[in-house]
Amino acid sequence: MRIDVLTIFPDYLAPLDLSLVGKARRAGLLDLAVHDLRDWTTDRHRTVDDTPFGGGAGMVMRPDVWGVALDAVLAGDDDGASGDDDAPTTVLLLPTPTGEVFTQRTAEELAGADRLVVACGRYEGIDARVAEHYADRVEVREVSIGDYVLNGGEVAALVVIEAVARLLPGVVGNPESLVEESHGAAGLLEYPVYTKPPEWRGLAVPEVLTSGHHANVTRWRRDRALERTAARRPDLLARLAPEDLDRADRRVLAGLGWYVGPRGPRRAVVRPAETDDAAALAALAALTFPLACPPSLGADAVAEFVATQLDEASFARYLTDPQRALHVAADEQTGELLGYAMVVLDSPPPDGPDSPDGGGVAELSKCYVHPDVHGGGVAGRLVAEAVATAARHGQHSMWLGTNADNRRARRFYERCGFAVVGKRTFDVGGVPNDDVVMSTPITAP
Ligand code: JD8
Repeated sequence: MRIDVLTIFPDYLAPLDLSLVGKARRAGLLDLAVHDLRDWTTDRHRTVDDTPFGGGAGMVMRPDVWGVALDAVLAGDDDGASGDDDAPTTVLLLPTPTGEVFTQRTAEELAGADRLVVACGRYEGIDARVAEHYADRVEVREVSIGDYVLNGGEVAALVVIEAVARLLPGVVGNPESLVEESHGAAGLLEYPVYTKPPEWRGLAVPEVLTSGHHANVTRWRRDRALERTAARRPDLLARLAPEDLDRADRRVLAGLGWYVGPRGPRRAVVRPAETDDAAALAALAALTFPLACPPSLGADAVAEFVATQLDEASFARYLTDPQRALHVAADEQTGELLGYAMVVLDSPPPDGPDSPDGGGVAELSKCYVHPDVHGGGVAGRLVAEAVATAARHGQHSMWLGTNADNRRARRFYERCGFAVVGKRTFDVGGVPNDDVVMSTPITAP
């Protein structure tokens, strides 16, 4: 790749003689030239700026000086004009605080060009006609390296050139290391890194990293990358594709308060249900209850149950019943309900052991999650909240009934600590269903 930089402070680019970029230049992997813009001035004072049309503070860089300079540097380069598509691709790069934000994606795109010409402005910036003039001759990209104000384009040029140059073939010794980087293909921030000594100022290296257990190391690093990204760059996490997140990832994200929806990770809040949730709860219940019913159960029976037990009026009753505690999981941004759970306090199982005051045994009467977020960790958080609520109400155990053939639900409740302790018949719209009864002890808060 050929890179030309035009600036009134050529020494600002001296760091590009150092380190990897310097080595790449000496190895011929990168052909970089820095030019002093004043070399294309014609007046005794080598003037490159003038007062702004329309008034205002500061000075603006003159288009005519930039025109002569860029024409000279671009000479022989008309990839846009000739329209012949294997002409070398040249990009005229204009660092400016008003540009598109420069990202790793931009660096990857620019690394695909044959040539970059970087025009470093100073003062209040370069006359706007320069970008306009060259737009039909070469690809013009106005980029900003971040939402803060610098005094000129040189620092941005250093940033862009280093980010692009290290993507060029042969510049980074082990291209593998490019893969796992922050902002790389995985879209996550990097995991923390450690080296000798294993103990430093009382701080030890995480044991897993010296365990030699590669799978555990890989998992540990992935978990740390997910944690860091959730904490520091939730915007990046929200961009991840659901298919790129496996069950272990989803468990980690759930523990961080995130669920994985059809559009990717989103923050979910679990909160006590409020009376004005009744309609949304009824809608979610009507959608989710049938999905948990055995296919053998007729639609009429299911519809009967939904209409009489899961309608808005029923939920309005449940929400004002002191013996019941309902929690919902909702998307933090949209408020859309993702799931709900209902606990009935002091409600022992049908033929369960009598507890002296019949008290202290809570029933997890309902726990349903929208199908789009199944496996996203939402149900686990709802059950955890239900158990914690029962504990706060002095309950010492919790039971639930789930269809004996619903293997997925039974596995889920087993993962939540429930165990099968019996069975019951559950009437749905007049049709008896075989449920298993599962129970878990509750430790006082
Ligand atoms: C180019 C002149 C200075 C900017 C008046 C201060 C990039 N992320 C970024 N922040 N600032 C720049 C940048 C600043 C520049 C020039 C880039 C040319 N200035 C001007 C407008 C306000 N002074 C940048 N990339």
